[in-house]
Amino acid sequence: MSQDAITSLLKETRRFEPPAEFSRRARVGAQATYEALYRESIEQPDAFWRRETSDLVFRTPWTTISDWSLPHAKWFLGATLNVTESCLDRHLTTATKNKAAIIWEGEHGATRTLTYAQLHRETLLLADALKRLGIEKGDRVAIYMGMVPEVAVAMLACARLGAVHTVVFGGFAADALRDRIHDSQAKLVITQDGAYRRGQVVPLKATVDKALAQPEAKSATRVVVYQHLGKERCEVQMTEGRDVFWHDLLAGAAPACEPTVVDAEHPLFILYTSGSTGKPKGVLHTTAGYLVGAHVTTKYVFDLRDDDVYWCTADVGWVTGHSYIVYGPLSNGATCLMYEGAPNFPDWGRFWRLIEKHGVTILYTAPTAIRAFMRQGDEWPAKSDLSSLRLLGSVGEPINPEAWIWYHRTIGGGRCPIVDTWWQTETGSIMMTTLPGASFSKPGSTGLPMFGVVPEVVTKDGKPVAAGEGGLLVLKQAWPSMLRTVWGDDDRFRKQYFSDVEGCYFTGDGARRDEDGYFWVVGRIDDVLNVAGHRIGTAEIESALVSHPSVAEAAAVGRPDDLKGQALVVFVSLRPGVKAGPELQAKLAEHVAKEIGKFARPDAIRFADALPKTRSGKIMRRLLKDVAAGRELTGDTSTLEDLTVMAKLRQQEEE
Ligand code: 6R9
Repeated sequence: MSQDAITSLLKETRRFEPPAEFSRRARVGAQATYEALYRESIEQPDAFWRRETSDLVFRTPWTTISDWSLPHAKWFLGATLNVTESCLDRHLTTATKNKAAIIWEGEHGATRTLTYAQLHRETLLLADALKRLGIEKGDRVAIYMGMVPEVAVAMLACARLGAVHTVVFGGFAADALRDRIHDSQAKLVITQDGAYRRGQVVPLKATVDKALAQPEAKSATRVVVYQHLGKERCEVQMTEGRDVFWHDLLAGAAPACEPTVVDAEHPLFILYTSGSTGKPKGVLHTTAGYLVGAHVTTKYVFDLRDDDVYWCTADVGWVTGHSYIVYGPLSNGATCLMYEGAPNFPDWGRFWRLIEKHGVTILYTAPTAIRAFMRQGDEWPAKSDLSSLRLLGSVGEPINPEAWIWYHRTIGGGRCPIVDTWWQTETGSIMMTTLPGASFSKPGSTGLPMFGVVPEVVTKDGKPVAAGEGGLLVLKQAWPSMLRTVWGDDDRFRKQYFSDVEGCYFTGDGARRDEDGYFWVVGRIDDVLNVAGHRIGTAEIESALVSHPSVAEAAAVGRPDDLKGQALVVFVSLRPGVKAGPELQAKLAEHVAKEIGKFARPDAIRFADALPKTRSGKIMRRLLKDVAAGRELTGDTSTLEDLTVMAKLRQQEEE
């Protein structure tokens, strides 16, 4: 967020009460009801979670609600289940059977609808087929797809077998995919020929081929290819004995695949996310706790009703897509819109036409998208009828009050509450928000804790700070959908989340809590950037850069950006004899895009003779941040080893 935006956030005092009409019909229609439920969730968790999960399918009920032997949490001990029974089978005995589960629209305008009965059938077919390919309980399966209903089918089919899916966002490059396959030791990859993005074909299968050509990815011996675009639009190379088309595979399968019943703590999926070191972390979520978290939050935060058409615009490759496109909505029997392409294709009216056409009632999107739309002007949304909307949501980064107000007025017509939901890949489900019919909202504040969540703002030594003061955001108690470990690296799990503040989970975010108990999240305070809602580790960018033969050293920092929240600026020092210049800048940007993915392409690359360092040799990113933002140097420079380095960087800027 830009400095201006942060300042406006700190000064924000406006309040928006839930509209009376909304509250009257809401699941939780008063602040006192929220408070009573919240209190119960903390004081009598067993009673609370038993009631709130009574619509989920457990084969055997739990005997012990939870066990937190720091840092490892276990929930719903003794329970057995298969999540697909809650997401699919249970709906087949009710009217939901023939209700649309997924309404899909392709970038080119094609549409498809899958009812719950059809989604169930497709999932069972694929599960049966995967079983025949040798996929068993506990095996890892990588999913590298775009936004098509089959990505949900693939996830659910894995879950049906007790296999652990790891979805890799389709924007990641071959090397990033290879690393994730290697780390998870995935046996099989499910992909599609290609996907549309801004009118272009993204060749997903070709990227899988590149990843699997490298020895590090040798665990993956089979590839299933869903043909989405077809031969004319996207030719694929099939490797004999390794690759098989989805439709050929399903031709020999039966739509009858008994669910593999697993323990509550059986792994459900691994999702990689950026941390403060170079290697992405495989965040592990387990079965019962994750399902419960996604289910209960979806129901309450989006105040789901049977006739809602719910649209979460995230990609399934991120956690928001996992929890709020797949597991949360499906376990609630909701109708979800899924859109394949870019928000501005073929023009900036696309989102608003989608809402009108499909009668979307709930929209859940990201501040970066809201700001981009806001910049294009009110004439785009004005062309569509948005009166079907009744609730708006925001996720991924702090929303600046200006964007909040625009969203509220221009998109929500002043009548829709906004839920600003704070959570993380690690938390699995929404941790803080206001409930839309119960609590007033304040633009820029993420509101109050969700059920079972105990957040606090503390100093480095774990002492609570006074209301209004900034500090570290921690969660003091385990919650059901908490990550259980970092896949294959429990040490990293302990260090990353439990070593900064004793006895609690440290989120990596800075925040404050105001007099009303409302939380205001300011952003990451570790070496993680949030660029257009994408979480990017500075160390990942740096290691990609130094892998280029021209680069000696690199430092990546964020610069406040009105549109993206943060822009990615990198400083590089070159190897002796290498010539700096625009050509090399372009090459290095391309290199990062190739190593990680296009979304990680730096916004600016600056050359430096040397990077500012402490006497112990640590790069002083704090100073580089100031340089990147064009600010006067703030804070202490006394530990800087060579002051002339900074003088040179500043001078370069003035040139
Ligand atoms: C769900 C998701 C997590 C980080 C988190 C924080 C930022 C997410 C936010 C928010 C302020 C919100 N964040 N939601 N900051 N207000 N409503 O985004 O997961 O990709 O793991 O990112 O995103 O900094 O720590 P993930």
